[in-house]
This record gives sequence, C-alpha cells and structure tokens, in this order.
Amino acid sequence: MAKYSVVSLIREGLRGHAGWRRAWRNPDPRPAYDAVIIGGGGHGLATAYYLAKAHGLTDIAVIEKGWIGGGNAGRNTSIIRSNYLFDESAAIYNHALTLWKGLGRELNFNIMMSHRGVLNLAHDEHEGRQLKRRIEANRLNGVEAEWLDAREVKSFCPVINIARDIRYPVLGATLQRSGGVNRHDAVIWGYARAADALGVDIVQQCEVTGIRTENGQVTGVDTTRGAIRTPKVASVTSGHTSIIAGMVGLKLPIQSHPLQALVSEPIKPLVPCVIMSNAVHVYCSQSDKGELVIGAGIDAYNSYTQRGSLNIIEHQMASLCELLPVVGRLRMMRQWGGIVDVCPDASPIISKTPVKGFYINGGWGTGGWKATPGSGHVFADLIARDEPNAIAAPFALERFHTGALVAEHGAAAVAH
Ligand code: FAD
Ligand code: PYC
Repeated sequence: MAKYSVVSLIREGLRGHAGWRRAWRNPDPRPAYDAVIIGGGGHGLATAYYLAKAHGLTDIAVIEKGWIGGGNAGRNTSIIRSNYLFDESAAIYNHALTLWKGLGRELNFNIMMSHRGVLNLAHDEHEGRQLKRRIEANRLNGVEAEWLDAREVKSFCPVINIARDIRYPVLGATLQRSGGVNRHDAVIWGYARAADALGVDIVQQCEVTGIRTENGQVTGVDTTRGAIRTPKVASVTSGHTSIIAGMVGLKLPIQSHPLQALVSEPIKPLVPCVIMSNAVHVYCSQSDKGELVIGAGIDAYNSYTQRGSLNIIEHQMASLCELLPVVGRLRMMRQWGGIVDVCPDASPIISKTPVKGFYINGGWGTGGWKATPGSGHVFADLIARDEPNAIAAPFALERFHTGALVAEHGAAAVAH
C-alpha cells in the first residue's frame, strides 16, 4: 500500500482505476505442494504466513472454496480480548493479543487495531463474584484485567444504563483495556498479501472434496480444480471442521451452529468501548463508520446455513434497549450469520490426528477471531515440526480421551 503515492492515487482515479496491480496473485493450483492448507479465513492465511515466514516452508497452497475472508472471517464482530479463566487459554489468547499489537507493522497493512477496552458486565452478585475470580486468575497469568463498580462503568462508558430499578441492573464490570476491535477484511488482505509475497499460492474458488491417504499417511487432496499431491494437509475450516475430518474417517466432538450479528444505521460516536453482557445477553461496539455492531448467542439448533432465526435478534434487541435505552429508536440495516463449530469445553482443537500428516485447527466456537495470529503462529509450528509447542499442546484431540478439558463456557461470553 505504502508504494502508492497520492499522485498515483489521482492518476489511477483519472484513468478509471484500470492500472492497479493485484495485491496478491490468483494462481491455478499446481499438481503438488509440500503442504496444503484448507480454508482461506484468518486462521488459514495466518498459518500459511507463519509457515513461510517462521519456518521457510513456502511451497504451500491455501485452498479456499469461495473467496478469502468470505467465511467467519468476514462475518464476525472482531472483538479482541484475552481474559479467559484457565492458564491454557490465557497462554494462547494472550499470545494472540501480543501479536495483534504489532501486526499492522509486521504486515505493513493498516488493520485498524483499536485497543478501546472490553467491558464484561455483571448483573448479580454471583456473576460479580465469578468475574472477580476471573480477574484474579487473569492477573496470575499476566493478563491485564480490572474491576469497575457501577459508577466507574458509567464514567468509562456513559451510555450504559446503571439504574438500579431495571430487570438486570449493572453492578459492575471487568475491563480489559488492551482489548478492542479491528478490521476483519484488512487482517485478511494483510495476511494474504504477505503470504503471497513469500511464495504461498492462494487458490480461490476451489473446494476440497476429498483427502487421499495411503497406509495411514496423507498423500493428497481432491479438489473441484483437480487433484493435488502433498504429504501434509491442514484443515482450518471453521464451521466445516467435521466435514473435512470426515474425509479421513475421523468423527469429532463438534456441534455446528449458526451465529448471527447485525448492524444499525450509522450514528455519531456513542459507544466508546466494547460492551458485553452474559446475563442480559447482548454485546455491542461501534464501527468507525458509526454503525453499532451487535450480537448475542448461537441459534440453538445445528445447521450449515449462514443465517439464523428472528427470535434471537428480537431477544438481543430487547436486551440492547435495556442496557442502552438511548438506542431505542435506532434502525437496523443488515443482519447475517456464520457457522461456528463448538467443542464440549468451549475451547478449540489445535492438533495432530491419528492420520499422519493431517492436522486440525478448529472448534473455536463463537470466539476464534481474537485468536487469529496466535492460532496461526502455533499451528504453523505444529505443522512444521510435527509436534505441538507448549501453547498448542493442551488443545490436542487427546483431551477428549483423558478428560483434561479446558472448560471456558463462562469466559466465552457469547452463549453456546
Ligand atoms: P473462516 O473465516 O470461516 O475460514 C474457514 C474457510 O474455510 C472459509 O472461508 C470456508 O469457505 C473454507 N472452507 C470450508 N470448507 C472448505 C472446503 N471443503 N474446501 C475449501 N475451503 C473450505 N470471534 C471473536 O473472537 N470475536 C468476535 O467478535 C466474534 N464474533 C463473531 C460473530 C459472528 C456472527 C460469527 C459467525 C463468529 C464470530 N466470531 C468471533 C468467531 C470467529 O469468526 C471464528 O472463530 C473465526 O473467524 C474462525 O476463523 P477461521 O479462519 O477458522 O474461519
Ligand atoms: O469471543 O469475545 C468474543 C466474542 C464477541 C462476540 C462474539 N464473540
């Protein structure tokens, strides 16, 4: 981006924007690669980037059935935070938060990272106690977190209703000041451009339809644009992890659900931070365009449709009006859904599998965006070395046999 001056911007404008160079190539798939990554979302592209950058593995392809960033990467509300309860989660989400802080510079791409702070509200004493306990756990893990009482919440985010006579009064909140939001498509484009520059082939409009194995070892993939030979296949296909795993006969403990979000008409700056409430059950931030970006929990049924039911939206709008009564007359502009893969412990899978050369990164449920750089970084390490590092190891498939679950339903903050 920086290569283009204001003069070239004006020149291109005058000639109808016909002379721009592609920011990344659009190659056909080659017959063989050292590794194939299925899925061109944030996690897949980050994995490819770190494989090339940190491990020198550049003969790789990212195979995407649609367009890059068209899955959950393009559908999420881009909330970033690392205030999870357990040590294992703190390690991966804080690793990601550290990488987010320098990512714009690393990729030379403005990812519009805004550390505007994330509030998780408490509406009864029990919830307050749980959140305070989480703050203690966070601090033990070096995760920045603090408690605000109701008056401090009001001063940090004046639009929140802290009246005591409402259904779920706000008693206080945790605040992670380094949490915030960023711009999802900029992250995708930044990783794509950087991975491509290192030699990674990003192949779009190409669906993986099968995975070939011989004697328990991966040998390649079948795609809608032909077969590709490779000894390593990595699935990073949020929402479709079970389908890809099924191609090598693996059955995963994953449930796939729709998760919706919506945006309002644009308004002047009103919400200065991210607001999340588990009990009233809605979350909200304001985009740089001025739209309120709003969401809540999953639709309860299993589905692969990228939409959801109206009752979820009705519920979250009622909740929003309770928390921020001033938005009562705001009009909503767009609604959409993505498919999220949920594990029984609300933690992800980053793992080798019983099939040699087949790796899985998935099951991030409602909260994988915040992990994108950390997830890609440790997954690349796993693929390159065929061994998980200390951050990835707790998220291996074995935990579903050993019972060493990382139960993060509370900290997931979006019901599922
Ligand atoms: P994706 O971006 O979905 O990438 C997977 C890709 O795989 C897709 O592009 C898909 O087309 C491709 N694919 C699938 N099957 C195949 C195949 N057979 N062949 C080739 N390609 C294939 N997380 C947060 O941390 N904060 C949030 O605020 C947040 N908000 C959310 C709001 C909504 C409405 C939704 C739906 C999710 C939200 N999430 C949030 C979760 C987050 O979006 C996901 O956890 C994360 O984006 C998953 O990353 P990914 O790269 O694996 O997925
Ligand atoms: O995990 O913080 C989160 C989140 C916010 C919105 C959706 N997921």
